[in-house]
Amino acid sequence: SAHSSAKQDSTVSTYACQRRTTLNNHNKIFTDALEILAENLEFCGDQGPSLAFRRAASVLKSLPAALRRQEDTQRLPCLGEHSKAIIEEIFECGSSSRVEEILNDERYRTMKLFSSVFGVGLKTSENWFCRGLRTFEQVLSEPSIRLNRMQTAGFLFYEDISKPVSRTEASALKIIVEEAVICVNPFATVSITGGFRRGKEFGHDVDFIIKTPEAGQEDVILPAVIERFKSQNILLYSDLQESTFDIRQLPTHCFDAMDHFSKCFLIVKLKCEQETDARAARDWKAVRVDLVAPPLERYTYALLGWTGSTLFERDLRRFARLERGKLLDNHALYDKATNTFLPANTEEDIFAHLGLEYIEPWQRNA
Ligand code: 8DG
Ligand code: MN
Ligand code: MN
Repeated sequence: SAHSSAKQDSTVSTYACQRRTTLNNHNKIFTDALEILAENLEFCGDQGPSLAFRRAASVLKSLPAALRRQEDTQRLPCLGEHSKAIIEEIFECGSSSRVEEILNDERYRTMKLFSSVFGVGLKTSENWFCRGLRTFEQVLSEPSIRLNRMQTAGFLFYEDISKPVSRTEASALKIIVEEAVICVNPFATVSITGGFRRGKEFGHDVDFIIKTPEAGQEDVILPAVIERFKSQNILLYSDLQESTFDIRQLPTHCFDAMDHFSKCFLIVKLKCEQETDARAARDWKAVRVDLVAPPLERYTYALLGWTGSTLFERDLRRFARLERGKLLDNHALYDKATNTFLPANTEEDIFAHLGLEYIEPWQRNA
């Protein structure tokens, strides 16, 4: 009824960490449109306006049912005039003319194409676009362009790594990673994190977090895993980032976007039953894998941070800071009022410290 839906709407929080957002999105027609607007603004360097559209889309993703009419948006937070106008046009015409325009826009299409390459960010994409380049062929035959190691791998394995990774493939990779980790430390454990932990069926990569039984054991694991993959002839690319984490620098070096844990960004060969391409005559597929190995006492914060979604993490931190006077990042939770770090053995502990109802990983698809 109108009454019950109004009552429900009025309780939607402006913070994604106070909403339960499963993968069952009842408003995909609207959220797809809003996310294209957001992406287009990111491609133009307008991060602020882009975030507004991302937040609007995220609110709609959390709703228990589809919007039925324009009035349903009235009590929802984070929906600005622009978002409401887009929704209205979709109600009236079935699609948004602005979105159609963006999808046909040369700049949008080129930025989307270039930034889909591993190692190619927005700055590089824009640079190539401004130099008149529109296709991979043009980029690769331009003599003045020097690709770095990551971009070279990105183009070399583009066909494979631009395809989504399935849950089945993620599980097969978990066994491979586990075997390598256990060779170094038989008591260490490996868990899938990122999108697959949130219940996604497909991902652009597979994210793993490694837990060691004792603090200080994490540093040797990733270099050894990489060596093992090399010796197995399954390593196609690796970028190992040694730990720059220093507990004594908390909280000063804390609370920036990236974390300081030992981690690596890999491309590995994953054996497949069927040949991916008969002409290529190979029985493997290149897959992107991220590994992170935090110190034991930082594990829970790192797990929470690497589970995502990006908007969920962003709002957890924003909520902690603005509503609770606490600083949260992948390393720690710090209480500014008492100048103390708050301990946590589980993710539930962190939510409890923040006075938040626990949100399960599969409800964090904000
Ligand atoms: P997808 O791969 O299915 O497309 O989605 P995802 O799993 O949610 O995205 P992701 O890009 O793999 O990132 C997973 C989470 O990891 C995300 O919340 C951001 C977080 N993350 C950190 N630190 C770092 C880092 O240093 N590098 C990267 N790439 N991700 C990080 O917390
Ligand atoms: Mn991922
Ligand atoms: Mn990742």
